[in-house]
Amino acid sequence: MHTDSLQYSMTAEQRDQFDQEGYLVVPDALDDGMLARLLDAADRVDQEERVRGQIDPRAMMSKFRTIVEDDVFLELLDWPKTFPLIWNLLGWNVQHYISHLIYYPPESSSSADLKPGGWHQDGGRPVPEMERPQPRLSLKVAFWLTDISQVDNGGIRIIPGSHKEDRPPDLQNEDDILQLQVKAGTAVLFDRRMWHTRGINTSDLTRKVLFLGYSYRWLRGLDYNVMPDEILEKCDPIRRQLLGDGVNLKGWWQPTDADVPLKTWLTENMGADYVEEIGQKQWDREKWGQVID
Ligand SMILES: O=C(O)CCC(=O)C(=O)O
Repeated sequence: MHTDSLQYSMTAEQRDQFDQEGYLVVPDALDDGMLARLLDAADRVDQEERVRGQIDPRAMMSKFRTIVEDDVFLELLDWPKTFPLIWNLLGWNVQHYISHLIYYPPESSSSADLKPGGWHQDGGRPVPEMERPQPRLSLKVAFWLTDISQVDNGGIRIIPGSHKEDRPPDLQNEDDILQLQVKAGTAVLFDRRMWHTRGINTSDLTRKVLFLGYSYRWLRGLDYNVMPDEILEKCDPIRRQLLGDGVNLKGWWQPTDADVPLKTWLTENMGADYVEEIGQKQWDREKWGQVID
């Protein structure tokens, strides 16, 4: 992994923002070159999916397990401007658990059947089955491939702070809802517990976004179980860790250093104290209820 990452370690302000509000905006996370390469690959995946699934050009295209579709997606796994935020929030025992590409063509604003997404927290069965308060467990990074800076672009809608609530928020209260408005190339991290939904795209442009999810290694992947060898062979040890590789079964629960090369890399580059600290961060609830000015 490139040491460029080290200059983007999480700041105290970023941590507070994520802890208190449940999301974090990273402007200019993707440079123009990377954005163009991602768009090329994503447009190809969209075309192939539409042919394969006979999806109408005006309908939404939703593709899971996108990570295996092009090598450029693998580069996002340890992307210097976003991956340090992941290890700061979840520690070194992390993996990638989902890659979800969504292409959302324009809807007619006059249409009676506009299709908003449903409000939800991420996580499937764990959401109803887990005791409260729910733990963080995972988070997603939304890489915005097109501009959602106007409301009619249909950016993701969130309820900031709702990741701390045990009960569903009052979804009728429009004042609590924030529709994100950001430029293409922005990354937005969000806690899986935060209530969110898709906005409605009534602009002239297809809305394009790729979500990469990260979780602890003791969870299963959501859209893969075992990565194909030909994908793992292209990856360095840290990307292999993120793609679910490991030494043996026991290492999912009790990792040795060979299961988690990210830990060794961080120890070499940041020191043992740092590694110890980020490995325990999820226990740090000191500031949980505090309101940030
Ligand atoms: O496309 C969006 O804005 C929302 C996607 C979503 O709900 C999710 O990734 O869980």
